[in-house]
Amino acid sequence: MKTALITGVTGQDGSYLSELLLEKGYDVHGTIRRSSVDFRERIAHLEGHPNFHLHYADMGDSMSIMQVIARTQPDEIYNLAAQSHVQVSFDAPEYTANVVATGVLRILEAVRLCGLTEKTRIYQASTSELYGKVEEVPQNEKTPFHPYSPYAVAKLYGFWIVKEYRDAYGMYCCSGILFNHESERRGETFVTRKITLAAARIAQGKQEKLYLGNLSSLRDWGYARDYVECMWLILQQPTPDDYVIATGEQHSVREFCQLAFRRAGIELRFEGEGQDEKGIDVKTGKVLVEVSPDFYRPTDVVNLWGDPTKAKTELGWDPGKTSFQELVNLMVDSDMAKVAVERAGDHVRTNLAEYLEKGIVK
Ligand code: NAP
Ligand code: F7E
Repeated sequence: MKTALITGVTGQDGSYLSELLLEKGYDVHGTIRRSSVDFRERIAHLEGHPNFHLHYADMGDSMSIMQVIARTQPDEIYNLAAQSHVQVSFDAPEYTANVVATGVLRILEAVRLCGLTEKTRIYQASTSELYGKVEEVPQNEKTPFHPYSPYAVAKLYGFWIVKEYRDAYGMYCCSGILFNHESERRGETFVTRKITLAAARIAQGKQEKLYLGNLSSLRDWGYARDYVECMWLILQQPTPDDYVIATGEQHSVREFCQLAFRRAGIELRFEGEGQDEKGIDVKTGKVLVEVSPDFYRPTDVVNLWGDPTKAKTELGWDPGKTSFQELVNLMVDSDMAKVAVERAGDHVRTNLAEYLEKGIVK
């Protein structure tokens, strides 16, 4: 039985990767942070599984990282933990650098100091944000980087330190340069989930309006469940390497919005430009979507589009497994169901359906 250690196991990707590795028969260890709320929504269904174990560790704390690696002696480490919100990285740049950049170094050094360089393979969660103010479209493994936020600059350090340890010490460590990937478990402040949740709430009369930032921003959005498979594939190759993981398709925030509202039963028409642009309900004439400069970033990445050819040919990965339309549909359908069981007065983020199912709320 192989042993895997996942940092950031409570996040969107950590939860799907845990499921995948458990299905493959791994012993899965995950790191968590102490929180005053003792409910980990995305992995609650895995807790209690005989091969699923949790340990306290923080990416800012070398000692905790050393301890968990020494104790678990993993065959594979998936370093997914991060302050992963680009906009937040402008508000907390030092914290972001410590966790997202130096955190990677802490993992690599811990593996070295524990004498595990021959045994342990390391996957680093890198990002399309490295391309930032893009220098070519679509972006592939050879496209120059131009990071455009404190988050992206920190991830660039992570990318290069992984490369350095591979060259300097012959360690098996790789970066997956993943483009945006979303799901029903996506954090609610990322644009796709913010939209699907709002579309569901507006369609059910529980919210009046949705405020967004740059509607023209372009992304290559895939499904997180498909992307974690690639993380695993990257660590199964005979030699370590870095890969772009993307669908090869590009869509705007506006387009995502239109499709999501349509799935929720509302046809939107967009009118106006820039901050004055509005999304109007074709049937009622009501303004449902407005632009707020609160969601503009000091520097925004607006043209991401990945070329997954290498992952397709070398890893045998299928970038078209879940289409853009299917992704929108599954996210909206999930939020429609969640919103339907919210009662008046419940907090907007309360996932009552799951709570009720588990008997936590009587
Ligand atoms: P996510 O949902 O935001 O999850 C982040 C995880 O990191 C959570 O488990 C979080 O724990 C943990 N974490 C945050 N700060 C930590 C710290 N100081 N010490 C230990 N753990 C900490 O992110 P995701 O979408 O699953 O993404 C996974 C990784 O892929 C991240 O590194 C992200 O930057 C990268 N990435 C994501 C995408 C994407 O589109 N999703 C694309 C490219 C790269 P809590 O639950 O306690 O907050
Ligand atoms: O923004 C625009 C925003 O926050 C996407 C992380 O997982 O993917 C994610 O980072 C775009 C940006 O994701 C709103 O300006 C408009 O251009 O959903 P997002 P992100 O910044 O691309 C990368 C690959 C990662 O590595 C990150 O960890 O949408 N946008 N209006 C908005 N964005 C947000 N959040 N909220 C808005 O209201």
